[in-house]
Amino acid sequence: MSSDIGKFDATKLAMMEIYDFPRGPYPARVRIALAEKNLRSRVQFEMVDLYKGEHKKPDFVATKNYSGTLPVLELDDGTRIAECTAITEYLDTLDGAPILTGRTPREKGLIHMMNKRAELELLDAVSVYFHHATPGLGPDVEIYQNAEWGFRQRDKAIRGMYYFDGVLKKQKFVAGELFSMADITVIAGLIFAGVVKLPVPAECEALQGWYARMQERPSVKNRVTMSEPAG
Ligand code: GTS
Repeated sequence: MSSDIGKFDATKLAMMEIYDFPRGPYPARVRIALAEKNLRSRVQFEMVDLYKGEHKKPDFVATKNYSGTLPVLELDDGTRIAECTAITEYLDTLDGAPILTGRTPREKGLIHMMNKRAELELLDAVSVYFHHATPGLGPDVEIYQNAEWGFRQRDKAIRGMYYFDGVLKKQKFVAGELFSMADITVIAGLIFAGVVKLPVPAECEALQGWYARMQERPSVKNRVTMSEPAG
């Protein structure tokens, strides 16, 4: 495998397409992964307007993503991959040299576990709060809301912040000593928490310090502007 790594040339990769919402927290996960992997130039973004409900239109659900969510990666042979974790794994392993999803069985196991926890305990919980207990994407898109469920998930997300604070007191990154997909998912959770004005509790100093460091990474800092034409 090591001889293949030296030969990898990203410019020879066919262009990929991503159905995307530039400021969205979930799309941010893939934008950050693309930048970390230096694959931005191999991708074209196609904007799908969430506030107009374009992701719930029958044609999008039938042909792009059954779940009616973004982002979706489309390969040049027409294959579509939804789910940020799946997209990140695909992008990370394209060059045979994964840096986000683990290189050894141990790393892979830990990263997958912490990534799932970041979804369950933080990002997805904030998302449910947004869709159920705030105006969300507006009355035309949010056709079913359950505020009580939304507030429970908000409280779950705050508990999740305390959990990750405890993790980051003991180690540099969410899944250990290396930046990984699990960090990206917690970053997305805190981006979404910012959107819904759910601050990280002041006493979660380790989480706050880690987030300040993460926001300095070019992949995180430039994630929205990366789709705008150069110059
Ligand atoms: N499990 C999916 C994943 O990990 O990809 C969730 C994707 C998701 O919820 N995406 C959001 C979405 O499509 C995009 S954003 O809100 O972060 O911009 N939400 C629209 C909706 O109606 O749920």
